[in-house]
Amino acid sequence: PEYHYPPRLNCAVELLDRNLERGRGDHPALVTPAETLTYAQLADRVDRIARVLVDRLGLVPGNRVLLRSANNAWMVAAYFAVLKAGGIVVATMPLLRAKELSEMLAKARISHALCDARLVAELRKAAAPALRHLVTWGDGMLEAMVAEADPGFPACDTAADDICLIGFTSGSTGVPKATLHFHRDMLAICDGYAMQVLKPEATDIFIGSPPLAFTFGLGGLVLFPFRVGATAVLLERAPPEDLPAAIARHRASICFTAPTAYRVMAGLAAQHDLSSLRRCVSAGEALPRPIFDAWHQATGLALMDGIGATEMLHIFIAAPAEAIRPGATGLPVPGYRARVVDEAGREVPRGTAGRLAVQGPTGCRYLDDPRQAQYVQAGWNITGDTYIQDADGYFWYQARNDDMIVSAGYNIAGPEVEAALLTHPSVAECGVVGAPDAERGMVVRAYVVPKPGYSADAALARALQDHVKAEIAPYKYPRSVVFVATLPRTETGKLQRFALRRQAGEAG
Ligand code: 3UK
Repeated sequence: PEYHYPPRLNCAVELLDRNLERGRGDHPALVTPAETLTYAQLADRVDRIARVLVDRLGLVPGNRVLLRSANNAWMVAAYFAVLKAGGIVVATMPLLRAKELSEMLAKARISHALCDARLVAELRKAAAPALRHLVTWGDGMLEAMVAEADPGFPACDTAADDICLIGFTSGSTGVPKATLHFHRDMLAICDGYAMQVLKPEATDIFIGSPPLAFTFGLGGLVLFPFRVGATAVLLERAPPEDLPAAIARHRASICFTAPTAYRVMAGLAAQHDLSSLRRCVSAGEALPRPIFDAWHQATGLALMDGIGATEMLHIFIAAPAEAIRPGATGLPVPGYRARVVDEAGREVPRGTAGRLAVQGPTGCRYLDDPRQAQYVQAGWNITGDTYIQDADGYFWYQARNDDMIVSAGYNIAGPEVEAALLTHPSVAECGVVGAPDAERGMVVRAYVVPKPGYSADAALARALQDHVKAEIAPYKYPRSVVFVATLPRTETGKLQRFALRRQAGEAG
């Protein structure tokens, strides 16, 4: 792929305005429960918001602008207005509270905020030392300013490597890290993963659940459809129970969501017409083989797994539809290199587990954070994941480095035990971690959410243990099984293993 972009470049122009030049002005860009906007209508809203930012709120290039909203057309318009004006977007998850927002406002030195009025309460409670302007929409404030603004806005002449996005990591451990991304990075993920692996067309209709503040959602629900002039359906709330009906109603063809959502959706697929789907992307955490199989059985589609990270902006290992190997994450996205290394950074032989190291057109640049030296070592991004590369070059996920359980000298990958448990008919969801043990150092403990109709008792625990012993090497079976009603998850759908580990540590 071509990652050679001109030295001056504004990604909002390339991703949005180009669609008007290409004659896509009348094609729907965004469909939301509230409104449908063509590319021309969206571009007009973007220009007017950019005028408000620059002419009325004094925004200058490089200012950081906090955005806070569910996925909707105002959020996307505000996003592109900031980019087009040369500002830096700091998009925040709708569920964040004042404390977390305060950290971000201070860390990113936010000067302006655009916020959905329904979500402004937490933002008003947050400490905002550098904040000069807070404008809300949904209550008529931004709407009135936009109506008064002149149409048309000349894009800021940004450099391809000017920063345009500060993405905060979901922070499953420690203080969230702020990752910096350039204008050209926004195009590189389109021209790499999207155009080379996903291969969308202008007629596609994208749908999915990740928030636009999560770069998985930003790419999958906005940047990728815009790169080809396609349509994105944005749902303000998209729990997996509601997604199948939305897919059927909108005749959506490309879906982006997390593995657990596909598990729920597979169970509902029979009640909906999902025949419009042609590509389903799974990312955010490991895709267990039983979920891949259930989705294939329910829809006839092979889920497209892909590993991405906020630090890398988007997916860097995945397989094109025709080259999917069930159970494997895939191959490096064209333009990226990936290898499995030991603690010293030396490549390990194929078939051996080690740390994943990647490099390519995008990469980790933390804003003022000593953890940079941990993530980037000798020019390679160390994502914190344990992988095996097979003889054919495919990458097979094992665990997060710190999710490997060492029990009586054995190395056991929690996700492998989870996949084995999920093939038992009684298991709805599960999480497997190490629990401290005097004799073995650690023992494998499974937290299991049983399906309705199964009683969470000792007999079921024993049945699950026997099942795992029959599915994978017997030493990996969970010596401890704990039944729970729900599992702790982040807003991006990731299982919070550290919370389970803490629980396992406390319970002894
Ligand atoms: C894990 C996966 C196994 C892995 C993300 C797609 O998840 C995203 O970004 P985050 O910064 O987390 C990164 C970490 O999540 N992970 C993600 N995908 C997979 N593990 N298989 C997968 N398919 O530990 C990684 O290091 O929240 C995903 C696109 C953009 C993203 N930001």
